[in-house]
Order: sequence, then C-alpha cells, then structure tokens
Amino acid sequence: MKIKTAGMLLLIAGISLISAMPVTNVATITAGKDNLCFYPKSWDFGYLRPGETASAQFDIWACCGCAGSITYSLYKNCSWVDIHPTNGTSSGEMDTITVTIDTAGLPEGNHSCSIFIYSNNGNGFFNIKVGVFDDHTPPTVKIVKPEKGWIYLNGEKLFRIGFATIVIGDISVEVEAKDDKTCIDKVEIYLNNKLMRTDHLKPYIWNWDDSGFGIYSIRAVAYDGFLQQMSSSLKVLKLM
Ligand SMILES: [Ca+2]
Repeated sequence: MKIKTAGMLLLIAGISLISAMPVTNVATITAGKDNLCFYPKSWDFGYLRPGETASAQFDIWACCGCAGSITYSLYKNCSWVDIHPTNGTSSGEMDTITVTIDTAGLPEGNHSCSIFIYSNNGNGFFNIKVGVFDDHTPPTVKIVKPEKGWIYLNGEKLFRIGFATIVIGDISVEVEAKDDKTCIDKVEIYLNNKLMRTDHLKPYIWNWDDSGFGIYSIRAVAYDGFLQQMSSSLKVLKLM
C-alpha cells in the first residue's frame, strides 16, 4: 500500500511538473517540426567482451526545408564513448557521425549512454546500449521432450523402458537452453541434420507432426550472445 501511495504521489508530481512547464519548452522537447533530423535514433552494440571496441554511425541533417541550415553540437557524459565529429552544420546534406565505444575498464553488465544532440532548431538523443561480458563458455542445451528412455504416444509419456526412446504419433520436441552470462541468441532443432525450426525466444519447441518409421536423430543447437554454440542429440525410434 505504501509503494502504491508513493507511486501515485510521484505521478501527481509529474503531471504537475508537465502542466507547469511553459508551452514553448514542451514544443522544443517534443521536436515535431524541428529542422534537426537524425537516423538511426539508437544503436545496440549487442555483446562485447571487456577490452573490445566497436563503432556505429548515424546521420544528421536539416530536414524540414523550413528554416535553412542547422548548426548542431553533440554531448555525452560516458567516458567509454567517443564521438566524431562533435559538431557541424547541414543545409540538407547528411553528415555522418561515428560513435566508437571502448569497453576497457567497464564492469561486466549492461551499459547504456545517451548522446545529446543540441541544435539551433531542435534537439534529440541518440541512445546506445552494450552488454559487456567476459564470456568464453558456450550455453548448456538439453532436449527435455522426448525424454531419453521413455515411450510416448501422441505426445504423452506412456512409461519408461530405459534402453530406447520410442515416439508413436505426433510429439512436440522441447528444448531447454541456458547461458551463464548472456541471453540465448537462438536455438535450432534438426531432424536427421535437416533444420526444422529456429527459435530466438522461449519456448524452444518444434512440433514433429510428420509420420515416420525408423530411427531418427534429433539434434538441438543453442547459441549464446557471442554465438558460442553447444549441441545435444537424441536417437528416437519413430512409429507412425
Ligand atoms: Ca556464454
């Protein structure tokens, strides 16, 4: 209850602050018809290891054709980010800004930085993100369905026989994958070396609804944020 009350007070305080701001300031912040345009608006560097560097670019230009040229300057407060150039002018042509990040000295974790673009006709933020992890270990991956040593009928476990895995009828092949440091980038599910499914998000499932007869090899391959991979295989006798 206390948290809810505090949240409500903050909300009311926020609304009061917005309503107290001069209308001209709000127009500048929302920047709907400003002459300043930049694209892309953000960049996700994905995962990097400590000490690695990477670069990205974005363009700035005078875009509305209503106010002549713009003069802009770029500001940031993150020591691990470098911008070049840090100012310029455009009367319609695109200026390319290069953003270089150096992860040396950054602790492990997710980091973000906002580059403030100030101009004589509109302002904005270019936001960057990076995950810094000293990750040299591939993920773990396991085929959890069908479970080794069990007989399945139409996707349901019948009983455990131990020496073989037998699937009668359809089944959903389910895979679990985990990484110690990063997110799982993707999980691939293969049947006899043919890729049947790629999932970037949980659950990692492929519905095996083709009829078959014989021994098949199911293989799951998981990739972590650095695309380090690990696979797990299971031989299955498929009937129907
Ligand atoms: Ca890893």
